[in-house]
Amino acid sequence: MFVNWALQEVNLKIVYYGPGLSGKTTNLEFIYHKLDPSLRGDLITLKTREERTLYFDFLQLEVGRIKGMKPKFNLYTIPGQVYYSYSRKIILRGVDGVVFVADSQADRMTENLDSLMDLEQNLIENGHSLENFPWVLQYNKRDLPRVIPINELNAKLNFHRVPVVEAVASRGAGVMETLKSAIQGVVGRVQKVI
Ligand SMILES: Nc1nc2c(ncn2[C@@H]2O[C@H](COP(=O)(O)OP(=O)(O)OP(=O)(O)O)[C@@H](O)[C@H]2O)c(=O)[nH]1
Ligand SMILES: [Mg+2]
Repeated sequence: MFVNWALQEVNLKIVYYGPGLSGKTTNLEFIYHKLDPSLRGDLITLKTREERTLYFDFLQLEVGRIKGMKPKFNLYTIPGQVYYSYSRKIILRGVDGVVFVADSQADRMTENLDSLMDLEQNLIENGHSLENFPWVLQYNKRDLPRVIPINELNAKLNFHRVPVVEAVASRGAGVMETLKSAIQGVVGRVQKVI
């Protein structure tokens, strides 16, 4: 969080985390196209030649005021592929809330769990932890065959009982709901500290 008292602005950072190909960039792209241009900044995406995210995607949006301050949400996604570990650490610095985009497919469970453990480790390095931090879970790719049932996903991933949204990000289903839920969590916490 960064408060600019002169401009009465509070900058808040939400990071979309999760394994490679779970749909993080797809979420940001949908949000970008959905939002009124007056409320958002540009979507910046750095991609490799293979069209996978190399570094991050970034999008800024404004919502209603918090205690008279104008909140600006900076949305980032991390590169999920295992070897971009350093990028993930950098992007998580100063994070105020997380959306964990899990891939619902049965054969992606190990990757989901590894990514969640990686997130926990990086949060701890930033003085936070999953237990005491605003984060939400998105179970994405619900349209595909052989998806894990929701109660099983909850049993494996939702050990802190955080808000859950089912999604088909490629069609936009559940995307804005997920963002709203994350914003609510972050705003709830910010109201206590400013
Ligand atoms: N069937 C289906 N495909 C999806 C869904 N969401 C995303 N995809 C597809 O999954 C692929 C990967 O999506 P991305 O958004 O690039 O994944 P990512 O999480 O940003 O991946 P990294 O940047 O590598 O970490 C793309 O081909 C998307 O179109 C979904 O809900 N259902
Ligand atoms: Mg991506």
